[in-house]
Amino acid sequence: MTEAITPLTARPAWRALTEHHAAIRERHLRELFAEDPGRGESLAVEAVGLYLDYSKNRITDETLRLLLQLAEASGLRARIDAMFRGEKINITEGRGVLHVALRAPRGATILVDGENVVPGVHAVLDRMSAFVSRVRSGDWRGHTGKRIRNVVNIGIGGSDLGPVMAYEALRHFSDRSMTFRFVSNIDGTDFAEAVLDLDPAETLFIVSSKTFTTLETMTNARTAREWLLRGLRGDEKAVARHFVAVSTNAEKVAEFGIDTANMFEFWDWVGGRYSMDSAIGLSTMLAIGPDHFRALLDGFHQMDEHFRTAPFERNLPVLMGLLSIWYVNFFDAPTIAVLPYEQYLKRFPAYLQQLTMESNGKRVTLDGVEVDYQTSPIYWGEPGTNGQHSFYQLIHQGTRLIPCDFIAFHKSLNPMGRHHDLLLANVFAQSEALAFGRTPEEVRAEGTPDWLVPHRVFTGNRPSNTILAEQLTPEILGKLVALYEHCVYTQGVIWNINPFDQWGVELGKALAQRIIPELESEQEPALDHDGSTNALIRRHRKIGKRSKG
Ligand code: G6Q
Repeated sequence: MTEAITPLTARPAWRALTEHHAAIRERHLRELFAEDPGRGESLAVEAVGLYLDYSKNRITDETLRLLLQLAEASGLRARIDAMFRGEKINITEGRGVLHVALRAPRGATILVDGENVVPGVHAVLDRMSAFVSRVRSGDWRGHTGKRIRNVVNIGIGGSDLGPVMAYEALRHFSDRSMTFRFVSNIDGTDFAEAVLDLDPAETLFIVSSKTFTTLETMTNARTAREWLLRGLRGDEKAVARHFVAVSTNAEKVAEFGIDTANMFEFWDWVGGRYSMDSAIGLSTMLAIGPDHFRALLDGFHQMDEHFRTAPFERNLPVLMGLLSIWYVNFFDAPTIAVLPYEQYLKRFPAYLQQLTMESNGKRVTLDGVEVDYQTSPIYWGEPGTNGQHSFYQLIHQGTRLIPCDFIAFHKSLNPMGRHHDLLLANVFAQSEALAFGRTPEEVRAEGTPDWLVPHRVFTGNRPSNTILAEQLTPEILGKLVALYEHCVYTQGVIWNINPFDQWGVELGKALAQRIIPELESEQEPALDHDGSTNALIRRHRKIGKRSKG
């Protein structure tokens, strides 16, 4: 438990921010830039290869001073140290939170219950590397002697979103002679479509599940085994060559029929949504190879060290976390848009949705007291420039304030004529348009008739961050993911909530278990749900059974 501390909204730093907000909320970015044209450079930080321009935020030096004071008053420094020391900061599950140990260099020491976990992390990485090299070189073959050409990761949530995102993000570095697919949904269509054109003799399944009990993953894994055996004339021995597991639960892996020699382990101090750099990344390593995977881990580690050691005023995750608090809690902004101008990052917003919202979508403090302030905003987004031709309208001219994170790279992995400069011109233009808008006078001066002027005015004063890096590499991807991980932790510390549990997903799971037999039973079941749920179940029993024919 945490020591009794003053509730967040009663702290002097919070009150000072409330007053300060009232004083500056009408100030326009046009004025702020006019007063200090140098803020484009002074409100920017470069660290570990990422450049953050946060000058187009509705802040002054005083705002920053107060936000940093809030961070100090919230004990952020001590809480960061507690995480890195392996303290059981996930208090509702009694666990340490040590994704940072997954990327600690060989030789580092991080203790969990007195035991250094780093050698174990590297032992698994070494086993993964050896296995990956065998598969990629064709040494590890399928049951019939054919080379493995297809890899299907079966997992959901934290055991899917990271691998999918990383595969898409790092496709440029992947072995193009191999096919990678990801099955997560319990909807049979997901599996059916994933294997439609695959030859079982050339297909390796990775069953990725921390608990090895998740309904979706276990159902898909059983279906995969049936599909494989059907394709390989029912020879049970084939399973050992075509199935590997990633899990913390050796017993359940063995029970499922996967040899634990083919299991890659991780630990209960790795949260699902923080696990893409653990053995859950096996599909990523198969795609990009062990060296690139190590570069990814090194990127994570560099950002970890930056977060742990940099002063808060130059600390990228801390600054981004504090800015999000400024908008969510003082401007009442309900959402934050993440807009990568990089096609390979097309699944990055979806990945971040879990990282941010499953972590900080909480309504009670660490002490179990209901909060009287907002917690996680809704994170969403799409790659630019596509979003510009759809929802950006609302960001520019709608009634809501939507802070944006723009992410872009100076160099394209696929340089082609003018494409890249056009892409970058667009990202710079968007943040400029959002910040400065277009006044009625400017619109009128263009000869716009009076009645049309209001429609064409852009109020501006819409904040954004711009994150730039040289090129999207495995190392940079690690840094970007760690940036958001630690931004989420910064938010969680200030809101005094636990970012590392997810009890909110439990109720629906438990109720589904109750409904499954009610849908499957031959006899008409006695239903005692609410009137709506009873009617839905009856309707499905009637129509679903009929259409099964
Ligand atoms: C992530 C969550 C959740 C989890 C999935 C899959 O932080 O805990 O998304 O990753 O429910 O769980 P298993 O890996 O245990 O199958």
